[in-house]
Amino acid sequence: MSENLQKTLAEIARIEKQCQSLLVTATNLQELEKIKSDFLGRKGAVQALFALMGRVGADEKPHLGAALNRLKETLQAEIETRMASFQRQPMAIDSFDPSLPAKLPAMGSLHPILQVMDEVKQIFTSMGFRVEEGPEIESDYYNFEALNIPAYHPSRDMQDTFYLSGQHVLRTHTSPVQIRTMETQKPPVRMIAPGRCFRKDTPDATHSPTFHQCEGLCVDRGVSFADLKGVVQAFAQKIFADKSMRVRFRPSFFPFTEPSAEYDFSCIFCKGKGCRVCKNTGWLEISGAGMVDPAVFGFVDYDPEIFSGYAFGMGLERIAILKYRVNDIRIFFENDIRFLEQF
Ligand code: 2NM
Repeated sequence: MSENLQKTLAEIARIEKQCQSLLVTATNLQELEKIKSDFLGRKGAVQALFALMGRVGADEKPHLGAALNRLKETLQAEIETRMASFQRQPMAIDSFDPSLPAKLPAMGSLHPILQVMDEVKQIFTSMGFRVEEGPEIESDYYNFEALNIPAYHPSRDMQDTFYLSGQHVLRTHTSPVQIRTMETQKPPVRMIAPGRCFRKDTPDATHSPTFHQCEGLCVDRGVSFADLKGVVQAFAQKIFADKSMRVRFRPSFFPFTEPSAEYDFSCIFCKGKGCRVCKNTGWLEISGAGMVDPAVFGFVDYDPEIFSGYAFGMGLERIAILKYRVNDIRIFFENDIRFLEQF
């Protein structure tokens, strides 16, 4: 074997080793592309070796040619294999950076109305009220009849109530829960009924056909309107975390209470001084309340000569709108993640 052939074969072995060690340490596809062009490209190391064919005699050319072809094929295969491994796993072990902050799992949260409901429950249970529940599909009897709501009352109209087949409606308030509770429990009764209600309203900034109420009831011997005022005032101060919060009652009418009142809280925005939100009155309308009408006691077999009671209602969306400074009730029902994520 000629000295030139020996030298060229040694060079082939050296190039093969060099390429292989570069392949082992390569960390990404770009580096591999560079190795490929450095070794197998038109101006690469392997092509340069082919130019050395002229250094050996005609009898040794087949030997050298075969060695060069073997080198080319070996490197081609090894580069391809290494490239494929990167394409399969773009997050190769050596490119994993353990110092990066972890990806946090998406976390849900309670809907703002449910958060308000939980707070309302907490406040009333701390004052000795129990939380009661009832069905959202109610009979005409529990939703209207037993609440002393007469047949001609506008709330019974098809325009205002969702009627189901038969004698059933989607409850228009949670008052039926008070009736169900009084049917099954003897006084003293102190309970609240938080829950979803339905009215056939056209949606606007202050109306939604689905909404939430929390109503309350206290029946015992000697329960007075003064007790009602004390409980509503304590609630107002707790829910808005403001000891200076005041409450006012204005005479009103409901079929199920007598006397009846609507109640207002002092404006949380101007502290009662008068502003745009309270239309310079210093008061925000909340809801209604009153002393349970003896006619209602008649339906549940409570003796109005022995027992008296107060009842009150409130819209949870109304409370949430004030608490969270929201200007449109519909946003609570749109399920827009950009809104919900803020709670
Ligand atoms: C209100 C306003 C006034 C009320 C009355 C009763 C019952 F069943 F005891 F008679 N439950 N809820 C009531 C009274 C509800 O909501 C605006």
